Parts: sequence; C-alpha cells; structure tokens
Amino acid sequence: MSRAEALKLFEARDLIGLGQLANEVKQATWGDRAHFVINRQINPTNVCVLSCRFCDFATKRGRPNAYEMTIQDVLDRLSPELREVHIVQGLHPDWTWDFYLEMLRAIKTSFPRMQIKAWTAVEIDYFSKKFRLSVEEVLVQMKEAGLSALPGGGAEVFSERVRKALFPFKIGAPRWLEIHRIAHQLGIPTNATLLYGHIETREERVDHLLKLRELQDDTGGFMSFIPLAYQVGKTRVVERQASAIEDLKTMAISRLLLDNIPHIKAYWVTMGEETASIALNFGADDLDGTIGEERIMHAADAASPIRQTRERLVELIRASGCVPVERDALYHEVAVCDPSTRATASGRGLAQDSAPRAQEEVPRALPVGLHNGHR
Ligand code: V47
Repeated sequence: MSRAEALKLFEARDLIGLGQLANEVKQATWGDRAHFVINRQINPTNVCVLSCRFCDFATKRGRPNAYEMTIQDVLDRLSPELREVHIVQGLHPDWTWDFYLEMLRAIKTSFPRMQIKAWTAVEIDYFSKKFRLSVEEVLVQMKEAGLSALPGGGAEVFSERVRKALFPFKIGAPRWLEIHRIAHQLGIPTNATLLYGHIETREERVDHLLKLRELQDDTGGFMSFIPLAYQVGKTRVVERQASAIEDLKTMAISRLLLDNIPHIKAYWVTMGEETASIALNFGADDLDGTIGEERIMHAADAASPIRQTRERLVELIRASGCVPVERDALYHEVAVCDPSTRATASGRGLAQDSAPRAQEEVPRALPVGLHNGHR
C-alpha cells in the first residue's frame, strides 16, 4: 500500500468496509486467533530529566508525586505465574548502570521463566550517553543480564515539526530507528508505537508507519506495533481524546500498511476495553495483557481500569468472535482457550475458561519475522 492509498483510506466513510479489509489481512495470518499475555507493567520511577509537553507521568525529585522503587520493590510486584514483565520509566538523573543490570539479574534469579521486555530506545540512548557505552554495549550487557525484548515506546511521532513542539529534548526518528536496528542485529526483538490524536497530521501518521515498514524490511525484528491514543490528562495538548472512529481507522490502516510486522496490538489501556475488543475485527490480533498496574496513561487520567484479569481478557476476545490465545512476551503460544465455551451473543457468562493451561515451556511457534537467525 502506498502513502497516497493510506491517506485516501483515512478519508473513507465506509468504516466497516475498511475494517473488513484489515480483518482479511489479519485473518490471513492469524485466522480467528487473538493473543493476550499474563504480564505485569512496572514503572520503577517517574523521576525524569525530561519534561515532555504531552507527558503527565514524569516529574522531578522532591515533588510530592515523585517515587523511586528499589530492586526489592520491583521483585515484590512480580509473581511466578507472570510470563512477561514490561519495564518503562523516567530518565533518572542518578541511578547507576549496575543498578539496571542488577534489576535484570534479580528478576531472572527469582523468576527464571519470566521474560523481561524493558526500556525504550529513549532510555537505551540515555544509558549509552550517561554511562559512556555504545548502544551495542548497553544492549549486549543487558541481554546477558536477562533482557528479552525492548518495548516500543519513545517513538511518539516521527515528525521533526511535532518533536520541536512537544518533546524537543527527546531523541528523534533517526536515533530511535538506529537503536531498534542495532537491537534487531543483536537478536533482541522489539515493538514499535505511534502516539496519535494530538497535534500530528494524518500525513505524519502515515509517514511514521512507512519508516517502520522500511526498517522492518531490512531487519524483520519488530514483533508488534501499538498505536497509542494520546490521553489528554492535565497536559491538554488538545481538548479531547481521538474518537473511537479515529482509533479504528488508525488500527485498520496500520494493519494494511505494516504488511511486514506480524502483530498489531489493540492496547485496551488507551483505547478502552470496548473499542479494543472491536479493534480485533479491524486488523488487531493482540490485546496486550493483564498489566497489573498501569501508571503512565493513568497519570494522564486514562478512563480504563489499571489492570485486567485473565478471565476478562478472554471475555473481551470472545465477545469479538475471536479465539483467545495466551502468549508469552515473544509471542510463543502458551495456551489456546477452549472454543467449546464460546461467547454468547451478549458476551456474558464467560468468566470461566475451561481450557487446561499448557504446561510445556518449549515454544510451539516462532514469531513471524524472527526466523532469520534473529533469536
Ligand atoms: O513513549 C506518555 C506514551 C509511551 C502519554 O511495547 C502516552 O508493548 C498516551 O512504551 N497518552 C511509553 N500515551 C509506553 C510504552 C508501551 C506501552 C504499551 C505497550 C508497549 C509495548 C509499550 O507512553 C511513551 C509515550 O508515547 N505516553 N504519555 C499520554 N498522555
């Protein structure tokens, strides 16, 4: 799909037709399956040297809302049934390199099965500069200490115009893409995000997606793309959040344009549970996970719950007509939920999943796009 075609689809009034197109692409790879993960998000500190215009999460040391976790605080938030821990935080002015490595090692020692998806390209760039290490050295040492993957945050929108207006001191597109390229070359799979629904234009959204598609053609290292709807909170860059229609269009066009990224995530935290469930028919094949405690979007007054139960995720997936598939952080299948307890028309009465949980640790499927010696 070309830039012009993608822009034309944004103008389309036939929302259902657009959803059907994207759903056909999703179905061709994943059929009726929709993925979720039993995971925990941890944001070890909100103290940050940056003050981005759109961010309600970051603060300065000494302010009443500032917090800093110890490694024990991080461990206390984890439990053995989790498959993934997702770590994203502020750019802390004082924490040492050893502290980050120790955090990884401590998690791996206490929970050997858990996969760690931690620190965005913005944080990796910060560590590289602060600790005078190359990006390769940062990533190699982190991988040795237990890192499995990088989350997709920090990409925001790959537009210099928007960067200057909203996050002038954060890395721009070339550096974000360079860090992900290096991660992929080192066999570390990553995700990618787009922050939309503020001052960006649809052209800038499409250009962002095209840059991701180009890198993926070279490396094949992206697992998942996550469109993040801006939560207006107190920063109020715009008066209100993007509409559900805009969410669904962005989701569908992302699926159609990113023909080489295997997974598209409907992030229930920013979209809301209902729209995320509908998005599973608009090209998305993943709902993220149970999350446990979300702080970044909730600092910006996100209306969604701060966590989900496994049962609720299964219910949301079944309500969309899909078959819930539990995965790990790297999209290996963990369990397929029993289709014999399919959703009723009302979507109610689905709290119990009768499927036995798969016990095996050995992945049954390699994530698409990661077959070329990247892992
Ligand atoms: O880069 C900050 C975004 C991102 C707001 O890889 C906001 O699976 C909306 O990395 N409204 C960090 N978004 C989150 C992140 C992430 C999230 C979900 C899944 C994955 C993944 C990664 O949060 C930041 C920024 O774009 N953000 N403030 C806000 N008010």
